[in-house]
Amino acid sequence: WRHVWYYHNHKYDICMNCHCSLLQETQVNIHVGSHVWVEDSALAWIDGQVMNINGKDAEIRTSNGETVVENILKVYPKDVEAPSCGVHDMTKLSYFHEPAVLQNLSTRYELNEIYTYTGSILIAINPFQRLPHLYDTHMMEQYKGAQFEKLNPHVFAVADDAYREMINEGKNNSILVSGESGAGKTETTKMLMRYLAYLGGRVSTEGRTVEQQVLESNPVLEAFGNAKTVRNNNSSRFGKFVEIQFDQHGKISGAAIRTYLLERSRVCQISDPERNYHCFYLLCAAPPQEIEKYKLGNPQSFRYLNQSNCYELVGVSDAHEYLATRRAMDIIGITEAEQDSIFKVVAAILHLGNIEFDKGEESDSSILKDETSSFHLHMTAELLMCDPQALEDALCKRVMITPEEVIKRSLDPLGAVVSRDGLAKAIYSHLFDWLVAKINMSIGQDPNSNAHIGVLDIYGFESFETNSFEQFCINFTNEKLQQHFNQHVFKMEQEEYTKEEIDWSYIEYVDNQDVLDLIEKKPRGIIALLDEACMFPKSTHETFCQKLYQTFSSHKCFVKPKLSSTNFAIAHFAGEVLYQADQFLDKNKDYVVLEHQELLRASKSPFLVRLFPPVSEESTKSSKFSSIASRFKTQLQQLIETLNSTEPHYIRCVKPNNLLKPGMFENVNIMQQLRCGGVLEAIRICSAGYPSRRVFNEFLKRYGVLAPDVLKGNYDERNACVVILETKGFAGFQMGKTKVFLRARQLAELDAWRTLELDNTAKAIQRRIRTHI
Ligand code: AOV
Ligand code: MG
Repeated sequence: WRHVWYYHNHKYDICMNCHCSLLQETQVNIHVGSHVWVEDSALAWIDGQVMNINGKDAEIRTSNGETVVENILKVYPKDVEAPSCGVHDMTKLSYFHEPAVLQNLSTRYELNEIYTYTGSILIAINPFQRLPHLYDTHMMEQYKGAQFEKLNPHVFAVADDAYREMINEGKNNSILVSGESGAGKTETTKMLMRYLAYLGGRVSTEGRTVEQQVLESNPVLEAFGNAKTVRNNNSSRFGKFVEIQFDQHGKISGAAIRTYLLERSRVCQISDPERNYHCFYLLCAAPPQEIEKYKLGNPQSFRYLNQSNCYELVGVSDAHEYLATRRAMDIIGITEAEQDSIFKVVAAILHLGNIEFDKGEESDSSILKDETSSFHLHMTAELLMCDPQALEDALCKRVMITPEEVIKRSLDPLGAVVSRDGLAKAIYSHLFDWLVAKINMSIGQDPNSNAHIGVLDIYGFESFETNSFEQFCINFTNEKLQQHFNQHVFKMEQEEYTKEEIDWSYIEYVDNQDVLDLIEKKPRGIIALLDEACMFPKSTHETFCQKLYQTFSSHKCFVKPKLSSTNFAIAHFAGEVLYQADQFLDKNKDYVVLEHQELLRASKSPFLVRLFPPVSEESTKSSKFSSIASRFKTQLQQLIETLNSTEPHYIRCVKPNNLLKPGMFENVNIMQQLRCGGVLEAIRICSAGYPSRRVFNEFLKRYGVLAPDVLKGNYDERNACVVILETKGFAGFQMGKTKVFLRARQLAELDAWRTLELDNTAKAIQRRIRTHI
């Protein structure tokens, strides 16, 4: 089959590609009087009626009263009889083209129907308002065991499907939630987890159940790993894969939470109008006795918080959230003492950030700036339970080990600030890792688990005004997942058809292997070059960039900006992103400075000492560098392997507007997300192809009841399947070499027949028994 690799530097290229390939399918006669869709720069598509046709040009009167002329090949027929409430599944649309898809989503969104299927993929459009009825217990009851297509599309239906697949086939399943920042991935994940807890929960009297602990892990992780960004007031700054384990009775028996790359820089550096991690604000809003204990107060007095003017979130009470987080910690099994230690560390970081430095008497040395700095130094030391002088030394001095001797060198004020921020980031990231480990330990893993369902909620594609190492890693993740999606939906489908020798006209799709090669290929990908730069003491971000420019001068996905020697751009599947390389080297280096390590290990707080377990001799000697990007790459590879061993389900979240407001459906914006996420292509495959397939004997085992005579007859398996299908009036299915391939919805119809048949048999038996008595 044909394999087309598209290279694109422009979003427009992709849309033209989709556009053109869609066009071929929908060539319908357009004549004067036809109701049609035409492209519109503001609305993406606008409807209208053809008034006149001149050769290739159609004159159209649009619904907003304007007259436009457009090439007839770029005009699409409008289904005037489309149901006023839209259709549940895009594959049921009568015309299948972009404007119809968009229209369907928009119609449904207006009715607060935020979910729509595309075959088995669920599209979820963020409502930006609470829709409580949509997620209540009554709703959960309805979806339990219900046929996938019977009820309205819903996250619960996807979770139910995964659960039943796991129970019936004993297979591990995964649910992958994707979408750009603020599209609703985390909220969707929480709904999925709630529903799985509902299905797999036990009636318990002991109070703390595994499923409760699993659910309560969310607010705790969010308090420490989420923050307000310009894209999302509750943006996840880490990735998360939760594996919920079930026993042979289908009850939740354990869970494992894996997290990916927390954004560390946020602890010390935020830009207006974003916020630091929620936990800092929560603690500042704690009850008075705690504020007193930690010498806290107004968040505006802390350097790590007051770099931005945003302190409060609309509709969120930090005081309330503080207590809620504490309660969640109780349920998870984090003891009162541990909670105290945790918040002490959080408070210590705030005080640490307020320590400032001035030039010391010796050249290139630094001293505490003033009384205030001295106060905060003492507070930090008290909270970290370490010696204030040792803390000051750790911040202002650096030990140099030369072959001849060990020298203590002073740092200038700038160096001391870098050291201070490094310490804050190290402590915070270790605290976060500890929390994750603690949650995992408390919930417990079930070594005898029957099967599991994994739920993936990872940071969405990001493109800000300035994009640094974090965005690079985040977007790399999204490329990886996009490839998984592509491979699953497109490649696997097509390969399966080819293998089974099914007649099928192959379609082209956008593949992103190129971008992935650019980023991760060894030995000449961006990550490899970054690591190389980090290992050479003389490299700077300029030399790193020069190396990139040289190496990738002709790479289709790499762009060198004309007027810069420290930036580079990557053409990602979701658009081009310009990265500022100036902090890449620093941010890629992962080590805790030896002085900091020693300081913290000498702390009288056993909690803190546990956060920093002793490092091996080896790594202390030569401040051996470990690359964050490379480790992340390995983690991602492992994640993909895990996902490959499961039966995947996809949920594509869509952000309807950038103002985070309800009721605003921005066509152009949404179209772009559907195109980039491969949703349009997937719709095409699903509706054109054969989404359901069964091996012959499995098919007979399940649907043999529909024609019992066939089983007794002299048919081979393949023909038996054909006869059964034809007896029930099915058409359009295909027979492969080993499997029956069914069109969308045919399996559901078969199941309905089967249920009917079984019911009748049961009734007949009952009748017989009754007459017998
Ligand atoms: P994200 O996880 O996809 O972004 P969230 O799940 O945090 O996005 O959603 C952003 C906000 O949208 C939430 O805080 C809610 O206010 C609202 N929202 C999303 N889904 C729903 C829903 N089903 N019902 C009501 N409100 C919803 V990021 O973590 O930034 O990529 O890194
Ligand atoms: Mg999130």
